[in-house]
Amino acid sequence: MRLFLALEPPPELRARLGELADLARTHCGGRRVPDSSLHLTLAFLGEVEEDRAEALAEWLQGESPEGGEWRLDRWGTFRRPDIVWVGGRTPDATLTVLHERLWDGLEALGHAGRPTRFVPHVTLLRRARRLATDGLPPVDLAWRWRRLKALLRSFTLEDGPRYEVLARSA
Ligand code: 2AM
Repeated sequence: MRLFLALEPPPELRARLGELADLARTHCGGRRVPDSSLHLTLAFLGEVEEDRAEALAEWLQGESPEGGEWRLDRWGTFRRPDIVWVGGRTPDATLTVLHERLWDGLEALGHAGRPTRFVPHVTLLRRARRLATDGLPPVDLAWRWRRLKALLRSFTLEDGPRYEVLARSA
């Protein structure tokens, strides 16, 4: 199964991000990520065998991460795979530490794939037809996160990816 670790936005922020996704959709076209799927990917694992997924879930449940506050104050795009996102203007030290700590744990469990670069972002649109965010209003949101890390399984439906939570941190 295809797995990744993510932070899940609290309900109010999820709704605000959904409003931004609607705005972005009118400017850029493409496929809007449903509110229920909005997240910040911390570590993408790819295909993982079922028994290793169980070990991952156990490990995550034993994690008690410190929280932080992430400021989302910029729009961004990635050409491949044509996504529009919101994220931070400056690298967030706490998220960087969390990312590194998670990968230390994942590598100790035998998982490979630690990326050389981590650009925290929340994807709002996929398959955007126009990869430019000029004309969109300024963004300034705060994401206060605590113990919201989740292990998610990704699967594909006709209208795009969907996610299922397998475990959450303690
Ligand atoms: P995204 O955050 O830019 O949307 C589940 O598929 C999540 O993992 C998505 O949120 C996606 O990125 C991220 N993801 C998918 N494929 C990936 C890959 N090959 N490398 C890194 N992250 C990936």
